[in-house]
Amino acid sequence: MEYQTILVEQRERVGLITLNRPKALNALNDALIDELGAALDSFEADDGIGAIVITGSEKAFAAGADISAMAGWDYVDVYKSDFITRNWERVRRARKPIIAAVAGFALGGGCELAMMCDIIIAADTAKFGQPEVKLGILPGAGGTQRLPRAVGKAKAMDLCLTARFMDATEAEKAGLVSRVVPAERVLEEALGAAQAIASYSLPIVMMIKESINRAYESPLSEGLLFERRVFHAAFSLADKREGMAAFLEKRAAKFSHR
Ligand code: CO8
Repeated sequence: MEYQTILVEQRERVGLITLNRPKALNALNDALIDELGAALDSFEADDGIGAIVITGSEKAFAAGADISAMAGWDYVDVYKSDFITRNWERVRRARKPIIAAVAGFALGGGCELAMMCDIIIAADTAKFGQPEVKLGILPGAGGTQRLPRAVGKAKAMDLCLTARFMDATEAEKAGLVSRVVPAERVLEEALGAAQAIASYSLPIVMMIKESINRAYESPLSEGLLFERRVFHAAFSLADKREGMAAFLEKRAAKFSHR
């Protein structure tokens, strides 16, 4: 498929999506989010892909939803088109792990997109923020919900109410990002992590993602029960037999990803 707003490529077992509207700092318009959804559909359907990386440019992961598009919309426009839910939900529904490799600005919808991913690896140049308050709106794709879960209420209130940006060091200390690396290495670091994930059993990787996400949706007792059931199911997989046999035979496991 020909894409206009993103670049899509495969690196071994990793699907790489690069947001590509450089003149607008990768502002997220409907076309971009639709294309991102289509790329995710194709990577998810492809057994040759075990993990996905989403990245932007050196200057911006994404500077938010496209303000020039939103400026002309009123309540009826966004309500009728179900703005955000209509096409943004695709990222949240992904079952294969997604790593956001973030350099530069990740603001508004850009920060929210990063938070929809499973792991955020940040360049030392990364800046995170939810500055919607300055535009007379509020975060609309999870900023008021995922950010407090990631960094706690005080910092989420601070960022959403004052519109200040948080740098990579602060974001790592607060728990929003898992690693901070020099800017020139951020994509390599994310691809390395994604290749490691993609080398493991794909169904197991998907089960781990599903189980961790359960922690946000259920009380501890229900989450533990869910984990135990999935853990038991893992014992039915050929990859479980291979993984344990490889350990006992002191060799590298060769997973079939099935
Ligand atoms: N939308 C549209 N265009 C943008 C956006 C954006 N979010 N951000 C930057 N641009 C454009 C600028 O208009 C400019 O275009 P031009 O060259 O034609 O004038 C170009 O990108 C470069 O930007 P700047 O000249 O402003 O670059 P600076 O380095 O001076 O500043 C900033 C960089 C600080 C990132 C600045 O551009 C900025 O503040 N951008 C807006 C950030 C923002 O407010 N983001 C939140 C948007 S609202 C939102 O995301 C709501 C989320 C709702 C859910 C998601 C639904 C899609």
